Amino acid sequence: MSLYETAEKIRTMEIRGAGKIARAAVEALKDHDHTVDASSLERYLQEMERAAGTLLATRPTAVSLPNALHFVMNSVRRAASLDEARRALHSRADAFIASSTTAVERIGEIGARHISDGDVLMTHCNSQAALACILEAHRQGKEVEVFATEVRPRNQGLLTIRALNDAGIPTRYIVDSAARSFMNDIDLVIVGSDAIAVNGAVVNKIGTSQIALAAHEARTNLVVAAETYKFAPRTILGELIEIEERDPGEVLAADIAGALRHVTVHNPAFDVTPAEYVDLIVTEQGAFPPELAYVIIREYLGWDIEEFQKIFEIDHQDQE
Ligand code: RI2
Repeated sequence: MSLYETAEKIRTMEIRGAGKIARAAVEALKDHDHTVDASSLERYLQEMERAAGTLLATRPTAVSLPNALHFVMNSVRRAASLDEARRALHSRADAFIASSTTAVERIGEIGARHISDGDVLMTHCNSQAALACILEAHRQGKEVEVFATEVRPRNQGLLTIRALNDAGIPTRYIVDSAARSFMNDIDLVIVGSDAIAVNGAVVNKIGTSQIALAAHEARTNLVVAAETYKFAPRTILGELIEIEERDPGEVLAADIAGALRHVTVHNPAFDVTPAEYVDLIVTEQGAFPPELAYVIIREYLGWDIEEFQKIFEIDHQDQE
């Protein structure tokens, strides 16, 4: 599959889920190496930058995508020769894919500690990281039951209930708007994340913040399962995370919408849950309260304010 095909699959959500998007993008970048003009280091870098840009432009919200591309491209850019650049591309891409896969397993182990025998859980959307926690708790012999939401408009809840069903976990499938009605039956809400800001606010599938609000009201804990590369370094200097607005046709068929002259359809794919509604963020490095988001960005993602400022300045120069 070409890089452009991968980019299209990410855009159309055939490849979806923040972690999977990052791994697929890095894999595509690595494979792209064989197709680019490698007559000089400059030419090679130019083409790889363009390719990374194409992947970056597919979906704006999941920060795993820019973080993964940055992790790979940063060492490619620093290479002193063409050979070095190509070696850096391959070794960084392989390292990212391996470590992000291990991270999900580790999150499963750590997250499972926060799930007790007999717990009734609720999850929203289809998150590999959140599912890893539930599946690991089940594997350890804890009896859990899961309420899984439908997740309009793309119905990713179907993927979740299939995975839970395959594992033999008793599951109840509910429409998104039923979440509050069942909240008093829930012991723990567990969701994934597409991006986490430096203030601990969690960006996840649209509807997560309503569930978090209902959980908060019912005094039900909410755990977010997220790899450290879901934390958004650019929020350190106040940059906002862009919320993807998808095609209105995903919500209402164009022929119906077209006949309703006074109706506008909105289709934001994500929303923001403030840190005060998040009890714990489980990463592969351990479980942290959302207030420690900056520490995670600095210590585990390796970004500090100075590095960020350097990159920010370079970006701005590029735009001039
Ligand atoms: P993992 C998904 O976004 C969902 O919002 C999910 O919670 C999040 O990515 C994280 O998924 P989308 O691609 O990385 O379905 O934990 O829009 O698998």
